[in-house]
Amino acid sequence: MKIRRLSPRDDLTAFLAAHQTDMKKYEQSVQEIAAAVKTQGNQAVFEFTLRFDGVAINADNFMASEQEIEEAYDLVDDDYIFALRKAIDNIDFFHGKQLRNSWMEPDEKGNILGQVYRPLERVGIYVPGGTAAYPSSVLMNAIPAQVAGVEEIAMVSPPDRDGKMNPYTLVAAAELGISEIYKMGGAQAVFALAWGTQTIKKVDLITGPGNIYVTLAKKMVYGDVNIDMLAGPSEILIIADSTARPDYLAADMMSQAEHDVLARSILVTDDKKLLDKVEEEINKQIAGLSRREIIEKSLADYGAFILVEDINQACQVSNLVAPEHLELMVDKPFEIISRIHNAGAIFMGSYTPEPVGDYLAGPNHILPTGGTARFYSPVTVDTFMKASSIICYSREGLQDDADDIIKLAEVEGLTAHANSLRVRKEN
Ligand code: HSO
Ligand code: ZN
Repeated sequence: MKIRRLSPRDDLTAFLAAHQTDMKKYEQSVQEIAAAVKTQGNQAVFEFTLRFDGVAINADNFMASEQEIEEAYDLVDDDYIFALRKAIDNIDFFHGKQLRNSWMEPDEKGNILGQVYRPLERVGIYVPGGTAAYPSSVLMNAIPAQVAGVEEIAMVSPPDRDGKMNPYTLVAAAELGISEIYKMGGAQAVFALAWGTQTIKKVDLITGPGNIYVTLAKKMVYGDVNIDMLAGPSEILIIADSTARPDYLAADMMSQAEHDVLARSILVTDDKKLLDKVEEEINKQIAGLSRREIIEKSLADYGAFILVEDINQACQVSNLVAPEHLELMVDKPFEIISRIHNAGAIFMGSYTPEPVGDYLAGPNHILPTGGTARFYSPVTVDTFMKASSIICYSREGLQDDADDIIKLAEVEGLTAHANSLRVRKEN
């Protein structure tokens, strides 16, 4: 196969925009799901699960039973449990570093200011099923929540046609001690979490990526609950110089492309000869990959090689794309990191292929997609916390500031505000 070749003189913005899915097409059906779940609760979730997942589950209880969890353990192998536990340790360690300390500080007048951080009480995590069933996403959603101190985690994931949840997903949840697991997915699961049903208590935050229906549902409930971000198809941008190995570059582009026919893989380099070699490698390696068709379609529709003048220009292109994943396959990756302004996660050097971060290194793999790395961050412990400001004025402090506060209140025409200062000034 041939990969599209572009240069910074081409209209890269148009190339990137062509990707955006027309959300309008799906909006109406998501609105219908919303109305049904809001008015009928469980019965609506039951019907949509029957319609979309092709299975009738108990409409009074969508929860995975202890027996199902035990059965899941019988289905998974020991190597999986070993790797999973290693990933849990690393993710826990990394997110532990993010935990903020509440603080309070007095000044010389005895006024005290501060900020108290608290975990959210109850959160919902969405874990995709079907061909995109990622047990690793259980860890990436739940561990930061647990590090934050969230007490109630309700997990949802769609069942298969036999009414079963992916055993690897179930075991991942069980390893983290999550027991409130509902077999439901799609927009209906998001609405059930956000608004509650007869048997499901509503949550305050919903995190986790899903398909277009899930994303639209999250957009709709935002404000009633908080959400992490609006996820789109995954993408990678690789900046490579002449020292990069073509076989590594080809492998990494395809590791992203296999996620989805809509996934985007872009290689940016200042070495023209490298591009032919990478293309050759793609054609060589693709033959042995099980998701070959997805990869081919993804690379044909959304893949690109972009030839630049130098690595500085490569960084500019990358900042324009604001990729979810950025690999710096250059001789001295730390030397160019200051030029990178927009990226979800940055993978440095030949021995850090992106899947290291997907699974095991420790940082979160729930990252901003579709150029939203311009303003969104990865999921962190902060996603699951909120802050309250603390203000404690002393008598002396209030006397000192009262006139200024009164002035500011009067400018706004709020005399009762001014009055609450005056009554204290006079006493
Ligand atoms: N690269 C995906 C995460 C993932 N990869 C899960 C494998 N499993 C989006 O960041
Ligand atoms: Zn991945």
